[in-house]
Amino acid sequence: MTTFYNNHRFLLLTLLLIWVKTIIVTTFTFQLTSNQIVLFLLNTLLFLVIIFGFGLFIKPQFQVKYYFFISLLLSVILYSNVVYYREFTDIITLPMLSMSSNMGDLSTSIFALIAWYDVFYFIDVFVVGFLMMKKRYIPSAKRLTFQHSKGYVLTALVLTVLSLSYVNLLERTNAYNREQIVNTLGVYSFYLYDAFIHTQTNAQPVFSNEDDLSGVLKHLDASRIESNEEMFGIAEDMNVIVVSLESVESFVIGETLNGQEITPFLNELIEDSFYFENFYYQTGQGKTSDAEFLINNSLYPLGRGAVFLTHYDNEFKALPNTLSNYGYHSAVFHANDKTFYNRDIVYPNFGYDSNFSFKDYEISRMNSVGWGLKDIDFVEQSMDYLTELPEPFYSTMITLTNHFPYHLDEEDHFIQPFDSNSRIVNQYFPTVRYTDEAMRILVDELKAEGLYENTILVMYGDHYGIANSHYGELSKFLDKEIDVAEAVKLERVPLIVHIPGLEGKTFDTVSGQVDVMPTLLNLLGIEEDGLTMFGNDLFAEDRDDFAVLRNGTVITDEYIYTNETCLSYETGEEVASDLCQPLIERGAAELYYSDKIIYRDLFRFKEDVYES
Ligand code: GP9
Ligand code: MN
Repeated sequence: MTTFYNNHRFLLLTLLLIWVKTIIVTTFTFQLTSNQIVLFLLNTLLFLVIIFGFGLFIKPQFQVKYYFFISLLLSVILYSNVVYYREFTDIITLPMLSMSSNMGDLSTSIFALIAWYDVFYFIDVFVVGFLMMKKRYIPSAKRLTFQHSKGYVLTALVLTVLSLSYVNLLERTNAYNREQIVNTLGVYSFYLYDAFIHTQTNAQPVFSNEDDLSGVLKHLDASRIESNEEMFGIAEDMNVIVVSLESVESFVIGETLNGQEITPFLNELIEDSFYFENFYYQTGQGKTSDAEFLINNSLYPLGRGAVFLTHYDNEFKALPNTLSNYGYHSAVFHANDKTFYNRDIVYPNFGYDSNFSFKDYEISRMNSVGWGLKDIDFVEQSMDYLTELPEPFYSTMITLTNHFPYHLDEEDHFIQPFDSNSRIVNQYFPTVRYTDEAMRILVDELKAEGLYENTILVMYGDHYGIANSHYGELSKFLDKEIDVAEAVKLERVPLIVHIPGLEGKTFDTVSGQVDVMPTLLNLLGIEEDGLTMFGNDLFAEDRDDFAVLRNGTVITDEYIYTNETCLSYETGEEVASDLCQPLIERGAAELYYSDKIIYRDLFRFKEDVYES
């Protein structure tokens, strides 16, 4: 034992330092529950003992270098996740790495997330690097002999047994809740798990056939709800404009800040439109693109990575494709590089006929902020193209100004920022207000061009704007504590559907982005037969209130199931878990079958109803 210690002080020290660092950093970053802590400590140590243990097989003079390298590598993984978590409350998964080509555009967001004191995250690496120079740490013994390392091997074995005996705990983990998986496996072992899932999902198309599709259809038939007959075809042959409101959440709608409305125009529009106040975003790591995917396919996005990046060449039966069979021209407007999120490949695949992107806009320093062209300029310039489109058209407009970290020039502030300790929360209000103003201009121009009376106008929030890490400060604005149920309700985003000639009405049905496509088809008088959609018409008479989020949370008008707890929707109090059982099963089945379609590319086996 002492010989082992003497020879491998460097290994033990490096291992101990990174273990302690990982625990401290994780405790401050991720939200570990008490029963997860034991597993987290254990599994992290087990991973480290094994990965550092490989060093024992290397020639002594290279061993210290190996330990230093591992220490640096793990520190980079840990730190990247800390930065990512600050805004996304999530961990980076392997398919996300393909997003690094988007790095240039992401830079404004990343710089807002890192701080100079982050060098402290690497303090142990500096110590290890310094000690590595000292000769006395180089092991003098020859390579591994069982005799002198049996204590080490034994430790690894004991840790493995201990960890495995907790397996029953792991089995109860919700496979869609990544935070729980990380909290039990530890950050590093998570990547082994993720790599396993990655290879498994990548292999799926090869092993699938038509029968897989019939299982999906059976599930959908059981949950299918008749669309509203009176609304069928009410907007037949009208144009459709769908606007993605970047990061706009429901909590700003109808609210004021310092006596001024935050969304005066949207509030006005809502009076005259159908408004869904319990509408949830269902996006995953692909954020804006996941929302586009939901709206255009009525399928759920994936739990890992962005569908646009991982399954861009799958066969889809998307809304623009369907509409083209009814004489529609489909166009998409977004003033970012067209390759971002692979949009240049995905849009034609979805059936969009034209794609107006960065190069189609006049963009200068004057009219840009944060991620690019300001929304007002975006709307004004898009109008030139929109008015030229053949009618009827289906057009998607993706706004950008209200994007994290919510930068906006003083001159564009229509309201003052909020006053709290979170710059993000404070700046959010003027940028939302700015996007609201852009929407006023859009509607004014549509009216001026004579398009407003012949167009269904849909506006939806793509995903959250304020991450959980800012809820402490956000609660000051909301003037209430954000408990678990409240946090789930904060995942609501606005959905406004304006149909010319119809009076406005607010609906409280619990719904999600997956429900938009069947709703639109019904309004346009297009039969859903032959389309595989997971959503249901928002106007359906027998609609049951239901939304499942990508992390496995399920919401109905009675209960909320989240993080393995069942809560009353009304009071937010915990209730008997069996009350949530039907929700849990339905939520999991929805995600499971939708994932199956994407992972196995099942629409390959579907006959096109329009082809014959
Ligand atoms: C990128 C824009 C923003 O073009 O749509 O994407 P997000 O970061 O919100 O996913
Ligand atoms: Mn977005």
